[in-house]
Amino acid sequence: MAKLTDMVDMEIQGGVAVIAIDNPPVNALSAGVRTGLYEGVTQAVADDAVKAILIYCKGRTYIAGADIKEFGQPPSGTPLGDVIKTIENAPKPVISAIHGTALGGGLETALSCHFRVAVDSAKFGLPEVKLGLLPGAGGTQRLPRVVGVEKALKMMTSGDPVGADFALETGLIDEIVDDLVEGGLAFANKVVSEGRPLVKVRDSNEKLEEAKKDPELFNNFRKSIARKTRGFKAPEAIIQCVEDALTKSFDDGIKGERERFMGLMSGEQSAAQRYYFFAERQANKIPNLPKDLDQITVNKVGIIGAGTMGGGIAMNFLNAGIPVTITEPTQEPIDRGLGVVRKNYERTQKGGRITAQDVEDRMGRLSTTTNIEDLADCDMIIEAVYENMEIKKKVFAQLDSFMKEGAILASNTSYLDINEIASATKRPEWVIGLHFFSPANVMRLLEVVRGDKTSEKVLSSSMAIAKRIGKVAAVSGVCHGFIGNRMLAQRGVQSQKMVFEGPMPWDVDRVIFDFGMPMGPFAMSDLAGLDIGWDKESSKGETVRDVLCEMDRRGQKTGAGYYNYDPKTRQKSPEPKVEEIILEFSEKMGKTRRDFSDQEILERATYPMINEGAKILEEGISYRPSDIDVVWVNGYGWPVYRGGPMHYADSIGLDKVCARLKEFQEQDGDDFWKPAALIEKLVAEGKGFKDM
Ligand code: 3H9
Repeated sequence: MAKLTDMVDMEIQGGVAVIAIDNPPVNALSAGVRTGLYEGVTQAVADDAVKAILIYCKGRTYIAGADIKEFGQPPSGTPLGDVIKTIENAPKPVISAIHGTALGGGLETALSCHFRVAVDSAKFGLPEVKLGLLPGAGGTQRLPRVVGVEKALKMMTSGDPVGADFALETGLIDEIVDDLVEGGLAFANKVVSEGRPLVKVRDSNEKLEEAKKDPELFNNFRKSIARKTRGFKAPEAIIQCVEDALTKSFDDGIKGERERFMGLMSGEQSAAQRYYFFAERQANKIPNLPKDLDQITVNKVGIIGAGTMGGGIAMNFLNAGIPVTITEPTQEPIDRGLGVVRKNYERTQKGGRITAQDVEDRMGRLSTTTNIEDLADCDMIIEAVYENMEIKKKVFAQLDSFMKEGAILASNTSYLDINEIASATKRPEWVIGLHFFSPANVMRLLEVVRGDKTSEKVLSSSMAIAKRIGKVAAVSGVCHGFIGNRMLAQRGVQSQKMVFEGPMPWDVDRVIFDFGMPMGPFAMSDLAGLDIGWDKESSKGETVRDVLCEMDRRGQKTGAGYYNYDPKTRQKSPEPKVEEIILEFSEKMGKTRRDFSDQEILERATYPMINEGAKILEEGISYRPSDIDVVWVNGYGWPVYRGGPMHYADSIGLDKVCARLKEFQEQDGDDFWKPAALIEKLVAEGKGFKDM
């Protein structure tokens, strides 16, 4: 066996040069892999004894893409373009044998091979769009030539991988094999013995010609993804590259792809999305955990409460194959909750994402009881009852009396004090907060709230279970509203204040929406319901919210709140009466109204969040700034192309944010704006959050 680099070696087996890549954890295309591949193929081509070349990866996956850690570093090793050309132009058959995930530059490498085989669990994708990039090693030109234009557009603009069956059907692979290396070798020998012509994807134009027959293809495609890709630059760049594939030569198409790739790579969006990629992975890591800490195995989950939250939470576990028992004191809410869960599954089935059998399997894992003590042998309990401290404490005291030892006792509270909840038990070290976001079966974020006494074992097991059920978890300490809702509250305070000084709710909402959030604070209040925490009996019309609720404008559910909602389309439109009410309040408060620029609205809404984020870090509520960003991107729809509020602050320049906070402080005469000590400190040191 010849070692080509420390990541690649080659062995000749019966006339086939077998090139093996070994670059854990995901066989990324680091310099050593590229150089090794180039050397291996070059040597194999020059060796008369070699009839075919087989490329495969050791470990858990085929090449999962370019090495993202190398981006922005000075170039080293053989450029990927040279590797790809050398493979494609090899005069002997080159075959990739694929397992795990062939992603990004990995799939592009495979597409430069003349043939591809894969095991049936393999997945294939070009996920560069998720990093704010486009496939930059020929993917935009080769994939449409193989799977067809529309399918390629879908794969590249969503970034989602496809399975082996789809790959076989579309010609992305030539054969499914049982054993990676044996199957790959057998295929290579077959190609040689049959004298099969070498397939160069670059020369296959039939599927491009087919697409040319539909002149509306690109326009229709743009329309179909417009809502999902609003604000992102990479999807449009991908579409333009594919348009090039239809109208230009292959080489010119590659040139255009390169230019657009470099443009995106040096832009702010990709920088934010690459930052975010690592942020999400880091968020799952708890600092300073003992290495030998054993985990609690969760094989059975109990959920208290069959409401929207309880049912949604249950679905996460059922989907991951973990049995759940839901309890309520009476049968009626259980039946209602179960009906909702089933309906949700059936809707997913109608959408084609799961089968009827999947629905039954998942429902089959769900059991119910009206006797809470039936949950005694569960490994984890999640309490999802009404958001009230006294009720929660009662539930936890009761749990403490019958739950088996070693079970995780979790509360789904969205802002209450976990320490106080834990104090109702004699085992506070087993108590933790698991704040699921609504709808709990859809939203990816899980805020894991560590109480002062929560044990490391319970915390790390909760992070592991979060990963198992497909959630993105971030740890928060105990404070009112934890990371997300605590910061949201600050935005709320300023949004409410602003409307008495100049802009109307729809102005604020438009600016926040254009910034990339799914909706602004007033639309969000309408969605949540303006009457949360409002009481008809005691309401005295002291706030705009009171007045709106008194008028039965309680938000979307009543067809009106800050906005009017069309009963059919649910489209919102501003209501002149609301404007009148706000103007009256302004006057009563003695405010002089003035024009606000969009920039000022944006700063007034987002800078308090950044300031609060800094306080959250200062107090040790969050381990790292990037965890806060993970919360905001996954829990509140902060546009990932802006990285999250803390990354956003760094991208503006923390010194500029700090100076602006001080300006607002002076202008308002309000200590609300006083920059957090951490911000002052970082600025004084010439640093940003990224340097923490
Ligand atoms: C590209 O290819 C550009 C080309 O078109 C053009 C070039 C010219 N690089 O996610 P996990 C690390 S762009 C470096 O927890 P999983 C990751 O940080 C690239 N490191 O595992 C983590 O490290 P740590 C296109 C990477 O099993 C560890 O591996 N490709 C890379 O849940 C495990 O990761 C992609 O965008 C990388 N490319 O999921 C694929 N990938 O342990 C990105 C991972 O220190 N990767 N790491 O925290 C993924 O989607 C998932 O990692 C994968 C495995 C599905 C592969």
